Amino acid sequence: MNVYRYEENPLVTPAHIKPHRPDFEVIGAFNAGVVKYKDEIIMLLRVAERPIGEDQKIVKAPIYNSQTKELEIFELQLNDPAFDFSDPRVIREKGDKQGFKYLTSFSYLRIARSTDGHQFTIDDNPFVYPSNELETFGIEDPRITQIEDNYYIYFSAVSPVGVGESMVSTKDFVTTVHHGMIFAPENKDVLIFPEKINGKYYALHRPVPKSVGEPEIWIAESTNVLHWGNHKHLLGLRKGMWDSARIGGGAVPIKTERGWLELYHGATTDHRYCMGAVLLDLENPTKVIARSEKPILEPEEDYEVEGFFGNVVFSCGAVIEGDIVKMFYGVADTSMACAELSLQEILDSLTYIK
Ligand code: MAN
Repeated sequence: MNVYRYEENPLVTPAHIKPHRPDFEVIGAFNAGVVKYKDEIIMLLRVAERPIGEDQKIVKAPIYNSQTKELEIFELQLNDPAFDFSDPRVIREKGDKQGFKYLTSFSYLRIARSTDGHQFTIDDNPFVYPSNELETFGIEDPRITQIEDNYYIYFSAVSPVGVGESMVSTKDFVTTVHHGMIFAPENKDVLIFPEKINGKYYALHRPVPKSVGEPEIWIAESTNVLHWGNHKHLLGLRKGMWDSARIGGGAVPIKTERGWLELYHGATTDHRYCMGAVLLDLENPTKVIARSEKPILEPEEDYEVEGFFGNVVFSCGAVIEGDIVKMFYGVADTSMACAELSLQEILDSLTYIK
């Protein structure tokens, strides 16, 4: 696979971003939803911030209070035996391997704009900021689907009652309408197809079953993009491969002659995140036609291997120009990068299911 990583990578880093309040610092600008709007490429960044700490022995966890509409800062002692601080992303209760009690940073969505896809200018203010009780730990990893003149923006909404997928819409990237939670916890990695297929909207989603089942990709249908039903299991994990521990959709499905091409992420149990592809039937996207045996992009460059949470390439959006797939992707839960790939080459690289 020929992968052309931009020379300017990483394109946007935390250093480019002014925190949204003076007592905070930006530690991540990553996993951006991407869309073309008028003559610009918009990257809707997940900006992660945390309170500046003077005391090395204290961890501060910011939490949005939906009543007062203010952020509250919880302080935890690093030597508190009740908590496990070993994962930089979360604070767990001792003994808890999967879940978390608090996040170590607070994420919201902020716009970066570009005319050439290489140089980006960051808006001064947040674009989508937590606003209700399901978003108190922050909002993360947006994807953007344009349907006619509406841009649907959906993202993980994180709170003590779970991680679900909520949605806002905009026509102008100035004002938004909040539609509430569209997939209840635990669910992430929702992707709405850009057009109706045989009279119905389709979405990919990634529930995390607890008693039986794995974090795998499902597909659902809707008549209005707000209410989803007729859920089907679409794509599973593969033992011993790059997508053996968890998978989830990445970019909005790309319509090609051979089918709907979905760029998805897969991780191993040691949290190495790669990007691969799956091809779905054009007329019936619940049918898988082909899939990547090997990743189309994997963490190799320093900025992909090292960072806040290393060994992660994670795309939430691509821009397609003819045969060129400009895949924008978060690196190491820290910054944003872009790589160009050939659409034809991706399609030819897939293993077709007979
Ligand atoms: C995981 C990681 C974090 C994220 C939480 C909540 O632990 O993806 O980056 O903040 O889930 O979604």
